[in-house]
Amino acid sequence: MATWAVGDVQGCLDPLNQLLDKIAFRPESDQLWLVGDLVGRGPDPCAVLDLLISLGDRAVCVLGNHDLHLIAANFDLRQVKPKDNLSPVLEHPDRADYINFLLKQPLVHYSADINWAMAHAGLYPWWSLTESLDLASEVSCALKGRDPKVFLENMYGNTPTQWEQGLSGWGRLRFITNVFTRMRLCDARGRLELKHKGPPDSAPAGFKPWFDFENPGLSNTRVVFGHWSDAGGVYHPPYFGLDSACIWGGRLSAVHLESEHVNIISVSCDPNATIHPQ
Ligand SMILES: [Mn+2]
Repeated sequence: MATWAVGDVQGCLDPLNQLLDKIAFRPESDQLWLVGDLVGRGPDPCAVLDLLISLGDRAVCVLGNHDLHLIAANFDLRQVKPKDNLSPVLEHPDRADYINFLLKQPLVHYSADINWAMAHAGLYPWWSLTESLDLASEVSCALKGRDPKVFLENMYGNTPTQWEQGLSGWGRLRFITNVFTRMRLCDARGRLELKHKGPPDSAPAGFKPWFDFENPGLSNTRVVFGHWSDAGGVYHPPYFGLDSACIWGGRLSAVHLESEHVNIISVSCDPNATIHPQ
């Protein structure tokens, strides 16, 4: 059995299928980890979700900001734009199945067998792995609970910018969600900077990529993440960023997690696949 992690697919079915061929993925025995942003902007959101649902427990996903955007749109809390290309999911007869599948996905995944963790944006350097998993499951409980809409109504926003142990209420869940699905930069005091979208070297003064801060609470766990195409593929042990800009005509990347030496395998992506609204 092999475990493969794949970068941000964003509804790009063709590169995903080409990548699965290239790594000789065996759905009957291998496991596929997906770093989130399963859909969003790309041409085939329903077909990507169909494929992942068909894999059952052979597919392990975490939620990204685009996936949460789709869930929020399902509850009429956000409007989808043509460039999101999420309407095919919302207009599909199986819409409820797609949304229920997404609502069940966690924000952080960890396998003790291989000692790898995965989150869409990354892991907060000031939380141990155990804390990250516990805090992520607080958000999952809200999403899987009786009324996810109440959480989603309070999910959006850039505050609080700083974590405090006693943080409670929606601010607590919003901070946790922002860490795992949107974070790129923080400062030495652990404050998040959520507006910056460019490459790491254009970060505002005082802020650095989250993966530049040491996390003593990780011990030897390695981490795969996505979300930051402008950072390029990140090879920064123990952190490995797999967003190689598939949706922007870059590449879709995979890594075999049982290998001691990280070896990225990728396929090129169609620069015209992104939906360009008229
Ligand atoms: Mn993202």
